[in-house]
Amino acid sequence: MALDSIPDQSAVEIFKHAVLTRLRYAVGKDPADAFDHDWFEAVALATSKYQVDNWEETTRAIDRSARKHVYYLSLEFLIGRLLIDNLSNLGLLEVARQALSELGVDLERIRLLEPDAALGNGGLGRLAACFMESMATLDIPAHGYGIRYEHGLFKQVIGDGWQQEHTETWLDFGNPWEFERPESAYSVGFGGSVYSEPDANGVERQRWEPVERVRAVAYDMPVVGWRTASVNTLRLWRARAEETLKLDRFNAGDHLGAVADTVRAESISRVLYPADSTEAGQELRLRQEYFFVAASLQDLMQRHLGKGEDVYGLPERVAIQLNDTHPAIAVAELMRLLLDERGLDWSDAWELTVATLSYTNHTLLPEALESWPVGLMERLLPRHMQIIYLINAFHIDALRAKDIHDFALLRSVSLIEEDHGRRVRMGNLAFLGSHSVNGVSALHTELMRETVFRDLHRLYPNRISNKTNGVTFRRWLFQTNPELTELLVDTLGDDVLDNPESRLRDLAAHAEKSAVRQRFAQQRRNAKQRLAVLIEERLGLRVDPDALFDVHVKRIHEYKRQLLNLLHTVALYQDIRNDPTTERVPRVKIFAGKAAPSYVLAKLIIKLANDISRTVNADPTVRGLLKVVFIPNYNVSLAESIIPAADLSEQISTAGLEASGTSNMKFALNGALTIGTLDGANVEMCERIGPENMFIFGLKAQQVEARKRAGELAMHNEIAESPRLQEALMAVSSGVFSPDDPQRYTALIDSLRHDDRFMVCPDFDAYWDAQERVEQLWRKPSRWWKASMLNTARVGWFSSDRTIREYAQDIWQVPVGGE
Ligand code: 26Q
Repeated sequence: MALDSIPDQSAVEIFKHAVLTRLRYAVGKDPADAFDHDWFEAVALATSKYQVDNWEETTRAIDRSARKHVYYLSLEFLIGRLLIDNLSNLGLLEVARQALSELGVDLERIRLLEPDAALGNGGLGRLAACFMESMATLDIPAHGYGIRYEHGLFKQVIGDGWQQEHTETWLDFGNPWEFERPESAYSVGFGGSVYSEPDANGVERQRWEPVERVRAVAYDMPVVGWRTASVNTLRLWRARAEETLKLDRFNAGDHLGAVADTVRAESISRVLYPADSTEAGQELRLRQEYFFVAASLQDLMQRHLGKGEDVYGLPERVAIQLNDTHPAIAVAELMRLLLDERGLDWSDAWELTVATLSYTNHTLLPEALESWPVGLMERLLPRHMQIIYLINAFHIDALRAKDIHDFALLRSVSLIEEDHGRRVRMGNLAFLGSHSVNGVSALHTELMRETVFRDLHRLYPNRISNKTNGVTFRRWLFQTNPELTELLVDTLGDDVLDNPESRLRDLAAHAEKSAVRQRFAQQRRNAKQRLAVLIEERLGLRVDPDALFDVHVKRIHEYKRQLLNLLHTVALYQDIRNDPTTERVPRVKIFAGKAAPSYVLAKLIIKLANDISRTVNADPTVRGLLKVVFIPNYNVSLAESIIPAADLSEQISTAGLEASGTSNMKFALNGALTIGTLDGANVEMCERIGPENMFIFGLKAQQVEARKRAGELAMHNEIAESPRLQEALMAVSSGVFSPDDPQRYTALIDSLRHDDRFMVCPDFDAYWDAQERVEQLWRKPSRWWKASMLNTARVGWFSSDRTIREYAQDIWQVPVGGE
């Protein structure tokens, strides 16, 4: 087996013993009456023991050492399952498989019993998880900080074609990977007032007296790197009521009040917000943001000072990365700690804050830029609001001192937005409070400089840099696709596991050999067969593993243009029906993804996918040339089943709107060909993979901009000029796919005719043509599989190890393992 050589029998015996001990003493079962789930728990606990040995050592070493420490603050960590990840990084996968088989237990079966830790919405949360794994692999001392949500992202159930949201309960059987740390608990305040009083030296100081206090209790999960001894920590905070307050009220006879306070406090870590772009600022969300930031900063400050370091040395020893603006309140909180709790003066505090913090932006969508009403801030975080006003005043004063008086410019760089009621702009706060601000792909970073941060960029021209995203190959190649990994090890040698970034390139030479190409095609065929079984089990639908698997899986969003793909599906369907002699490549269109529960249009798009699926799949005139599948409840585990089985990866966002994308990289790594626009990281993928090995189409970001500026002038022409598009739009809007409610999609399609913000119509014909090129290449298997192998060979650069090395060098100034 590729990942691990033949296991050593004594290691197998030790593992067996570890499992049996845990089964008996932690799970409380005898092997004879243990259910599969009991075995899963025992195996996870046994694996955890191996991690903990190294973990304690690493933690002690970190606490003693003067090495700079990275703190990754993120409201989301989309981890997925951990058993195989942990076993394989510890080098124990084959040991465990063998040990379990000797105990009569199938590792393949029990691994499926682990629930996904779905503590994130999508790309941003999964990136945080990949980064944690890469930091551990590169021996960078790091903590991830986030919230231990009791309920992760909702479970999606499709009822009559509509998305329904069900509560997710990943903690029902407990979490075998976590360790509660009651000794690491901090108090977090909300509300109240600010008092001014002189300190011992007669200097006027501000004192915040919150009216409400919530306890943050740490839960730690070890993060093991690939074949390294060091183990980092993901520390997630759980909100608890402050015992003392509660008891006081209880004893005073206010039983209900005491309980209500508990509920209010603990609701902070109850559930992940299920939106991947901001909606009207809600108080609970702001409470979540401040809660985890305040706990994390207290914790890291305690660790820093505990080493005997002084507060002025903070930036030499600590780097704090803000994952989007969600933790941006850290700017004001760090200032508050330094000013009010440590007694520093303003300019020292500001210098330390900026030198310690850095910020990653993940979106340019105006509706997704966080801002909080000043009134809400004042009520919930009165001292922070004062500090934000002061930062703003110093900032504007400094500009005036540089003779900048342009009113429009001052307005645009202000921390306070005055137009839609007064609001605090979290993006500007994060920008000003950080020494480094980065985008997540070259195009996105360029657009940041030109749009959202245009004026701030002019004032601070060296602050913005690019760090193109990457993904961890351990999870997204080795674990997700063991059969392809085995092929790679056989053809390229063992070293490909340790150095995939460089070694994968050697696969290019093998793309010329028909035997290797055939083996490459065969492993894909097997993955498709497995996915076909999953589809039949879950949907009762048969798909042909020899058909082209055309895959569009990600959050449902207008800008990601599932609608464009659905219109292509309809046009293809009509083409097949209209011309019984047409020779088409058999295709399975696979969709999956969740819509934010309040995003009405996205939910309608899911219904449309299901309506089209029902109609097409039941139509005998289609002659098996087209099947449409919507697989419910897309999550990390489902992605792991789908990605190795994809022939074609749909990355078709409106150019300029997808910051980077990361599934695009995962698909290409596994050898899928991309059909996509020049958006996000697709641009850089194209530079490396070569346009001849991708299907690039559509308007470029600048053209999209130009059309938007020109208004809707040319809009109607596109539809008039494309009979195929016209026919598809007509079919959907007239109810061909919704005979039970013929008007269901009329408004949706009308909106394309009048206000096609995402350029579905202008890109339609180009998309159709690109899909025709897909068919042509598919008909020439030797060329298809060569292109497929070149995709795998040329995407080594999109490893999150490379991304993290860039953060380490350019932003954090921390050495990387081995350097
Ligand atoms: C904010 C406030 C209130 C409620 C929710 C939110 C919120 C939550 C999640 C806003 C945005 C997100 C997630 C954004 C996200 O996933 N962005 C993606 O980040 C990836 C990693 O950089 C990129 O590859 C994707 O292009 C980008 O869409």
